[in-house]
Amino acid sequence: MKTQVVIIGAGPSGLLLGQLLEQQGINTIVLERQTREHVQSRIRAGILEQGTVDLLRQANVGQRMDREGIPHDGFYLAFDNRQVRIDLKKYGNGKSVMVYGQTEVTKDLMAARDASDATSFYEVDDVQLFDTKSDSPYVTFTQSGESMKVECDYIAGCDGFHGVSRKSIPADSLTEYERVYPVGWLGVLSDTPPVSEELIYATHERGFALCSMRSHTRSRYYIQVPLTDNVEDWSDERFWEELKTRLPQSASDNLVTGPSIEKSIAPLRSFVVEPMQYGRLFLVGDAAHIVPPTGAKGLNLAAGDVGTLHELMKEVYHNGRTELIDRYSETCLKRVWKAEHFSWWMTSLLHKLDEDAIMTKLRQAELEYYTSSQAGLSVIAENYVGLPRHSLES
Ligand code: RFL
Ligand code: PHB
Repeated sequence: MKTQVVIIGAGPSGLLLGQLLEQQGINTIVLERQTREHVQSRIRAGILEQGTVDLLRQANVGQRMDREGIPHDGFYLAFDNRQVRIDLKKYGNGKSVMVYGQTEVTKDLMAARDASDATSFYEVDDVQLFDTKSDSPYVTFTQSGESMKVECDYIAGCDGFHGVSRKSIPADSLTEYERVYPVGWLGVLSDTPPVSEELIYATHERGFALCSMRSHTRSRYYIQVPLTDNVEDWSDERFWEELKTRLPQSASDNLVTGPSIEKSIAPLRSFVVEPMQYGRLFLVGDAAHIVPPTGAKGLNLAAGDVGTLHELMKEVYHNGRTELIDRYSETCLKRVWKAEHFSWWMTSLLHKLDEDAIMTKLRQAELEYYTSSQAGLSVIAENYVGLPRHSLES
């Protein structure tokens, strides 16, 4: 088989890139290890930045998002038994965010790919990348025991943190930066009305809590737990009690509880690999960087990489500007590091991470300062709504 771009991974990065490239007449083949159903059932991100919303519309997959997504112009930071509203529109240069789950984004992208004649292989095994430094790379894989080979011009490694793409680059050509936090997020999904119309990020002496949502009838809640905890340690009753304890009373009084329909623990990690490319292989999204979820940046950073790579491919295929290719990593990393910083900062501000008494006091002072100063509110809002993508030419 032959194609122009092989895309490894059918998460949001791979599917969105595929959609944007196919729209430009650039042929792609998507290779995914899991079944479609598995990919569609993963409960992950919930918040889309304006830039991500715009890119989904550009890819012509924004119709259901525009009907069912919920625009949010603000969120709350809760501490000391009170809530401070961060006015995103006012302090974030007029921008806001959209509540629309990654699960729904993935479904919309899969439906769009199915409606086109683009090729995808699900349930593939043993994906291997060859000759990525040459002008004619290729990828091999197996499906139902049958071996296959795809020749291509470029490979997009959209296969997440545990994928094969990054691992196929010689270790001495990469630098990895990593911090693993000593806590995880226990997340619960429930068919109950959200406790608040806008998200609440709460910090309490017992740790962090987040009230989010997927719709007006479906809530998503998280609490910080020690990394050593297992999901089995947390009955629904215990989860709701702990969540209530960590929220200000104004919120906990309104909390409607119910049976969980999903419950999982996600570790918190900051990770960046440099550079994000090796010859004709490009690392995109979680394959290249991970953020702790506190700033809601993971999916949005992935979309940023996709936007940049698709612009670059357009220049290559439509204008013959192959020299721009080397700019991918440098262009993406500028934005990636700023989002890494914001995610780390929000995490440090709101979580209790092995701290001593003075750190607790300093963290409280920082929170008081940022939420009472115009400059502080602007820092939070500008970063939360998302920083602009850097241009390929600069
Ligand atoms: P994905 O979604 O991990 O997709 C990678 C795909 O590649 C496949 N794959 C392979 N396929 C073929 N061969 C192999 N060898 C393969 N190895 C892997 C995998 O099966 C998978 O289908 O990466 P992608 O596309 O880069 O997307 C990134 C996002 O999923 C991620 O950044 C976000 O979910 C992070 N995130 C959030 N991001 C936000 O922007 N806003 C949020 O509110 C937000 N909340 C979250 C989050 C992530 C969370 N978890 C569980 C980590 C909340 C949570 C709890
Ligand atoms: C979510 O709704 O899953 C969510 C929202 C905001 C975050 C992280 C996760 O910062």
